[in-house]
Amino acid sequence: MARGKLIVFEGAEGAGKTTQIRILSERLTEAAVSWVGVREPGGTPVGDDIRDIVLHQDEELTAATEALLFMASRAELVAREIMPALEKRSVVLVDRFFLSTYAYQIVGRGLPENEVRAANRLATAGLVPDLTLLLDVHASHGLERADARGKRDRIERSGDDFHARVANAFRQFTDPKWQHSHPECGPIKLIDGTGDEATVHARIASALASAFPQPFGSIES
Ligand code: T5A
Repeated sequence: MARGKLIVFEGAEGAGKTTQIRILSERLTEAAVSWVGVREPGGTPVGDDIRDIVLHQDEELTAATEALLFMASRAELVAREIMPALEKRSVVLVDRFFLSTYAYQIVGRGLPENEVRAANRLATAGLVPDLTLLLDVHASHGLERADARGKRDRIERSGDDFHARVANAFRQFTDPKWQHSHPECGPIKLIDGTGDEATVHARIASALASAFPQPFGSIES
């Protein structure tokens, strides 16, 4: 039986993922398309507790602990929310998924790639996104946007070099050679995240309608 579409939004801090998911979900509702929105880390009772530990507590965490906490949150979210929604043929919009682990924990923190990918396979049970929309804004611009909202969380406080490595990693993920050697990621489409919210939404709607005329053709303005 066909399942729903799994659409992932990725990008550096303050790239506009949450804003764009909100706008897209409003358009899907207007078009009577069934959708579910989730974010990482979080989205389940255990995941919300993990979110509090990794983002809002001041304890030092080793890079491995941090990575495994993200994986644990992901395993809960995939099993309890994402898979059931896909089986009901809903569109599932995910605010960050394992590409964030690849950018922040493998490239940003320097953890070994093969071990992290193996842990991720366990967490996702091999689930591959139908499309990842990678919102591209300059790292410092995204942090400025996020700063305008208030105090930095534990990961946002990781320093300019860390955030520059993360932003460069995200760009590297759009290289077809990189994608070919990482089939678990599915297709990744770079979206210019600059400009006002409506301009960025129009780019996203166009990318989705061209990749999947059903069910996204009806939301392209
Ligand atoms: N993480 C996550 C890992 O290290 N490993 C992992 O495996 C995973 C899954 C999550 C943190 O965890 C890390 C990455 C993160 O550091 P979070 O709070 O969920 O923490 O962080 P983000 O996902 O980065 O959320 P942000 O809210 O910071 O970024 P968004 O969602 O990309 O941006 P958004 O939409 O909230 O917008 C930020 C601000 O900019 C404005 C908004 O109004 C808002 O104030 N804005 C715009 N302003 C002008 N023009 C536009 N086009 C705008 N779009 C949005």
